[in-house]
Amino acid sequence: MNEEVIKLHGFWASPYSARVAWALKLKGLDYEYVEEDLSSKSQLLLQYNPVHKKIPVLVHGGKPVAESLVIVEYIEETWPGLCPLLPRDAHERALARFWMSFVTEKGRNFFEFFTATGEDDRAKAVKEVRDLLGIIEGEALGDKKFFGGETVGMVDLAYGWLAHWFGCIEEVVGVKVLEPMTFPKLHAWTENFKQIDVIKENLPDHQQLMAHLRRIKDKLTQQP
Ligand SMILES: N[C@@H](CCC(=O)N[C@@H](CS)C(=O)NCC(=O)O)C(=O)O
Repeated sequence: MNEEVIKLHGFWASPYSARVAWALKLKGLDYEYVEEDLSSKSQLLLQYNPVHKKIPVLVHGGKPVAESLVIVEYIEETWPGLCPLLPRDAHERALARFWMSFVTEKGRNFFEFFTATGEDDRAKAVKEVRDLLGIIEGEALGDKKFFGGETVGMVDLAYGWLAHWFGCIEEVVGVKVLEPMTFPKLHAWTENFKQIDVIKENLPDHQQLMAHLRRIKDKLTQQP
């Protein structure tokens, strides 16, 4: 087994896969990408991630690691010198982990924004997402260019889906929340983030992503 071989099992439209691809590319690491068909998962994926059976999975020297943010931390620990993604200071690192865990915890609220159908549910979901964006902008980002300061880091990768996927979700839902007038700092961050070469070159195509999200929304909101 070649100890250096890195493989990423992913899915083109997944923001979780993108986190891992961005981390690998920011660090300048060569890897083999394996696109998974999520309606017919490969035996290897089931073997590598028997608990959740989900992508992304990183396989390094034959050893699998699952869960996007766990993988990104693994990448950081394994190749710390190349484009550091976490701060050196222990307290700042703890804060970075706090905000990464926050976005994971609140994923459900964003999902509800995507799927809510009735007027009341929709209004509630929009309010919750607006409140969360306020917290993310005010408490996590503040006046910084990126979440960790002047350069892109792991927290930016964790929130990266807000910069591309969320805009498509807003279009599908028909409600704009993250706008320059309402969240100027967070909106500026989305632009700064997408200007980074590795990020902008590794985003799913807007039209394809829209079609994909529309299919998911139709499926999720179909009446039985
Ligand atoms: N918490 C996981 C979420 C991964 C996830 O939800 N992956 C989805 C694709 S976006 C998946 O593999 N879905 C297949 C399934 O649920 O069967 C992570 O951060 O890696």
